[in-house]
Amino acid sequence: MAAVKVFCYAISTASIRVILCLEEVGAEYERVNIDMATGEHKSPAHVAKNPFGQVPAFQDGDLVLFESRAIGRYVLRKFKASDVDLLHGSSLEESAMVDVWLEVEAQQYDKAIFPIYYQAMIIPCFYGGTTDEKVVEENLVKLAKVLDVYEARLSQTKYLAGDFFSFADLSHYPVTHFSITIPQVAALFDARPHVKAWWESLESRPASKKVAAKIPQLS
Ligand code: GS8
Repeated sequence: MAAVKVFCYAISTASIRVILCLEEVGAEYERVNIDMATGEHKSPAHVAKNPFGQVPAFQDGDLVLFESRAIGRYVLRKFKASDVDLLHGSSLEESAMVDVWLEVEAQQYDKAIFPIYYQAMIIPCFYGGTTDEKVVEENLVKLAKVLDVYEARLSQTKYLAGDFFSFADLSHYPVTHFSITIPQVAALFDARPHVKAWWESLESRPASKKVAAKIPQLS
């Protein structure tokens, strides 16, 4: 069986989400680098795979997908094993909780933390520009409120969807991997012991360590 292909860029958080899913399930895959620095993500060949001209894209035979969370679900379903089902598809209730916290990740967490990451790291390190501190400050306030909800949740269950690691937790890894190096973000985590312990448990997973070793540092 030909390996699936991920069209990705090393510091793209959405690309890292897909790679992490593949590593968690131990699937064979091929990484195809799309050089965002030269605009390759806007090339006709890539736009044919992702019509928004973004990374990642994904190919399994004739099937071509985009949107990292949808790709992640496909990977986790396709390579699901009895001991690795990060969607908890065999339980209606557990899979519903995974869906709830995946939505929270996409609609609340990412919407607050991504602008901080973009302003504090991508703009200065990738584009050589100046951080808009107002955007950072506004989103730190939003992130603090989101993390208050997480702290309450994680004081009841070990992981977000329950006492089991799931795609909902995994999906937080990429942007947090970078953003935790921003002192104001680290301070928000440090002030919430359950959130901090949860993050440490995500970071210490073998798949996370393997993926992190290949992510270039942004500085
Ligand atoms: C977001 C992809 C995205 O923003 C997903 O796959 O989850 N909702 C989509 N990709 C960024 C790189 S960060 O991962 C990207 O390709 N940006 C270039 C652009 O928008 O032109």
